[in-house]
Amino acid sequence: MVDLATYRPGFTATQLAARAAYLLRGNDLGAMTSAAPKLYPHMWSWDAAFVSVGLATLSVERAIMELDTLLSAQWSDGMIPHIVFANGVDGYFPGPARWECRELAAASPEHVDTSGIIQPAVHAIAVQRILDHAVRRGGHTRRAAQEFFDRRWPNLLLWHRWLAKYRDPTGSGLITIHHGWESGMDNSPRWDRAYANVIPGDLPEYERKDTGIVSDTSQRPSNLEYDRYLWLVEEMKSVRYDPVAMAEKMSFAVQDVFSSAIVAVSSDILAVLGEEHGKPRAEVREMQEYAERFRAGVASTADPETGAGRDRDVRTGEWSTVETIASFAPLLCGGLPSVEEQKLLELLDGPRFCGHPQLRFPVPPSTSPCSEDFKPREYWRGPVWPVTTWLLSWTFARRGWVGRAEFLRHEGLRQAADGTFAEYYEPFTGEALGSMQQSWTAAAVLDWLG
Ligand code: 9WN
Repeated sequence: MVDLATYRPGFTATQLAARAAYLLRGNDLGAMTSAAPKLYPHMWSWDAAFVSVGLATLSVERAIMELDTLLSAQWSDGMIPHIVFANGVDGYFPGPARWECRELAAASPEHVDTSGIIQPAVHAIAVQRILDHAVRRGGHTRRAAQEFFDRRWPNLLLWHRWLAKYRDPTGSGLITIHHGWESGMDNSPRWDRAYANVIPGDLPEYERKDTGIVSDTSQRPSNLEYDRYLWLVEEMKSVRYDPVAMAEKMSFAVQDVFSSAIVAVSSDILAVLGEEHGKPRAEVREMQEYAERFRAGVASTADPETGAGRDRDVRTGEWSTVETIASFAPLLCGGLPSVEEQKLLELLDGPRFCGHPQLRFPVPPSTSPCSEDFKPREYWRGPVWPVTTWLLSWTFARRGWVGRAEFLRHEGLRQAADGTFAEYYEPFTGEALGSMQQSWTAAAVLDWLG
């Protein structure tokens, strides 16, 4: 176990784990964990997956419940929505009344309110972590996890099919997103050029709630950004969230390299789990094919000089040149020739990212401090997000890069040892920013300490 006291006054590893567990208990709404108590009082799709990774260290059964809640809100066509709204809970904008999914979308579930967009498909990672813990616990827990896997295999299959069919209709191996929120990295400078072509029309009035909670508004997206976010929702509503019509209609359409790498990793995992658990050969093969297709798609975006993964604007054909954490997408899923992969690892270690001399902790910031777009306090434009450090450390371990994985875990824990479980951190000072008590930060810590 890492001795956190060596680095920071404050909490020992045992105390930190206890606080993380206490936090998740506090954010537990019954059958779902809110992403954060005030700012995000509902369930988010990729948060739920990370949260269940943390929950699995405490209770496999509770982790299963978390994913069950999410998957019960899956749309009938296979889409997993980015928000599942907690019943009767207000306090987040845009809420169900703005999305109007139940009213407009034929595939939306009837028993629960959801949003009408997606987030990165990290869910298979959570399923694997749950099964790992269950095997170690054995007995009834192991049987419960097996039953869960058998019951939810069709949902996972349907989800990956939906992604492949509707978000990669041309078979490019790249996932197209129609909203920055779909990337999970909402206002990353990766999307600035595409957003410049989103011209809000007659936008119904709205009032933001996030800036009432995070009072330093410079840590959140701007009002102009929000106008565009809300305009895209209006465009989706105008075609009743039909995924085929959206591909034509949306003024924002970008092939997201990071989400694509995650689909490759998750499809790989599902193929392995499917095989281990005796799923039909054709279904396992289908998952292997998705993994190969998206891995190749991600590799095809790599900058020949640096190996960095790049997004591509579907509407203009332009490649993104911004240096962000998404540049490292090919490291998640593999597929680069080894010379290029080596260059990309050097970029990660070098002064443009983790090796930047002013960083408080050598973990990857959301945007390179050397980029002209870097803003150290502003959301996805610079701060370090602990959950992305976890994702990189976990995928690196999976690739057999044990030393790298351990280094990120160690440094990620040093950062989190302040005990705030912040949503993101200022990279130079280590100041906790955004929402405090963020569930996925606690979950990452629990997994790291577990
Ligand atoms: C919009 C919940 C979510 C995360 C996203 C993060 C932020 C929402 C917001 O919070 O996005 O989906 O209102 O800003 O960017 O990654 O899933 O934690």
